[in-house]
Amino acid sequence: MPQQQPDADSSTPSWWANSVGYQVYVRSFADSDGDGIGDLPGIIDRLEHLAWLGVDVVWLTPFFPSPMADFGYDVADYTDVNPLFGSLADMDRLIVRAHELGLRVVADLVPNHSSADHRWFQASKADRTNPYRGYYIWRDPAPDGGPPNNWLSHFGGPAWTLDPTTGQYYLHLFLPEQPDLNWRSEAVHTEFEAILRFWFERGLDGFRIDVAHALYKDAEFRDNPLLRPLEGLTNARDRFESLDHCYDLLQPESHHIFRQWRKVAAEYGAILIGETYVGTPRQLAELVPGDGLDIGFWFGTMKLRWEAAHIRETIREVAELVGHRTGWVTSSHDDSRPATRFGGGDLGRDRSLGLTTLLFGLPGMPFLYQGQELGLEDAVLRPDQLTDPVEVRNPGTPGRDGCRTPMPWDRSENAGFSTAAKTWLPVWHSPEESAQAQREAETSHLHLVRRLLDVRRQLGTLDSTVEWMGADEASIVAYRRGDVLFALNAGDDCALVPTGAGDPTLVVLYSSRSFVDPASTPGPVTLQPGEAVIARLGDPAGGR
Ligand code: TEU
Repeated sequence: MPQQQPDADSSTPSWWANSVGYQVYVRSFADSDGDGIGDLPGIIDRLEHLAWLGVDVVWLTPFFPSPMADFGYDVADYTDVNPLFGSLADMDRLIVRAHELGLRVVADLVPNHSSADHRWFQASKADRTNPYRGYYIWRDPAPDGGPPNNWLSHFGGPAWTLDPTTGQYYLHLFLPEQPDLNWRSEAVHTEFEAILRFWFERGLDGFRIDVAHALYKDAEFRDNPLLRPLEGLTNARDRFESLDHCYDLLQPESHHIFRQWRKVAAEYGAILIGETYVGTPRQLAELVPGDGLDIGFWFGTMKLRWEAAHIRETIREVAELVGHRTGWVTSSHDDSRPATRFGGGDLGRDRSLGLTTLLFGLPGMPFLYQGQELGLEDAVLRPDQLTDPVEVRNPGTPGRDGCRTPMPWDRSENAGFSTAAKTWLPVWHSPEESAQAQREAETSHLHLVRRLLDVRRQLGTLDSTVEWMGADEASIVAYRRGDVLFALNAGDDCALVPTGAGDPTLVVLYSSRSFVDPASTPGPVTLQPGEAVIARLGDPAGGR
């Protein structure tokens, strides 16, 4: 594929300008060998679906050797492929095939922690003096023998585990099987630079960087201040969120890593997309200032209440502060699916696509998560079917299995995902929701999503300004970029799209609810609840 070199300062978008990303959760996309777990050859066979849909960048969740304590986010070898998913040769073939189809491939880099099975950690815990000791974060017990400070794991319990052999605690912001790497060690920097080069040399187009907001920790390991008492809180997430994470997350030094990696990525024309889990738009802007990560995900949209003012507030400041470096997501392998979150059924699906349509016009890179194009809702699983350690190890804390069930492809056994008698998570969705059924039905959700990508592609580069329209309390959230307007009705009643001064007319190019006639006549536009449109503003006298 032709590779354009991005500017050293990535404030100017490169080949990914106007691109749309698509997240593949490898275990649940397509199983080629009938073991009930998705794999790389399965993905190769389904790349055509993604090319047909019109996405540009495919992000694959971790496919590296792993004991799977966190389903691959515990990496035991960063430069190989887990035999469960295939081989390095399969990965090479996947990249070649994707490029033939005009798709770019991004893999998942997990630099905050490795698996406890990684040879680095095995060596690190062997004795206090071995050369790998400094790859991880080891601290003496507190005077009472307990953990060195009050930090908590995202996934329940303290963030420290005592190693009886060497008498010290090691840090893990996630599971005990995911020891945190020590980014204050130069050797760790050297190892990861080699890992980046290994994959870029094989033709990979970039990385999504896991937990990019947490790589460095406070040098003094100070206690995190308590925001509210922990007593009585049993939900692992509530407990984690009861601390002010000013010492374990968002340390400014992390940016040095990305600045260094940007230089390496620039040699290959590769993109760096951060999983930047932050609380405010300003924190995102600081983590993605332009000379490090190319894109940082904004997750404010994962916790949206369906209220126009809240939606406007959640996206507007990010669009202003982070602009084309924003990764826009409404769905992922970690969160309840938007069709479910926004009310379920047709209502949830309509709102989900309405919001996606609104985000598609903002500067930055929008992403879809597998199955979002089908309007899928969360699966509801029985306790004995659950696999996510977040829920299995913390009963009562909702886990992530509901958004991770297999992709429904067609009307055959296991919806075409696998020929196995039992798949790793059950196939939950009905044959009528499958990609094949929706491809055959010309007015399906899938066709509406595909049309959105098509209309967005045809618009090309939009005017650089984002002008927000209408009153802050209006039920329609709208903005214009030059003469192209994007509007979402987040209210419960039909409402008229604001067009601004001079009362220009609108020609609807796309509606998230129906297939509009491309030659539709200009006029005022009324939106159904949950509906979004892309429209061209024209002056009432006929000119533009
Ligand atoms: O997620 C990291 C992360 O910060 C989330 O778990 C976040 O806390 C959560 O979404 C808040 O609701 C990444 C991966 O996406 C996740 O699948 C892994 O389990 C985790 O890192 C550990 O590697």
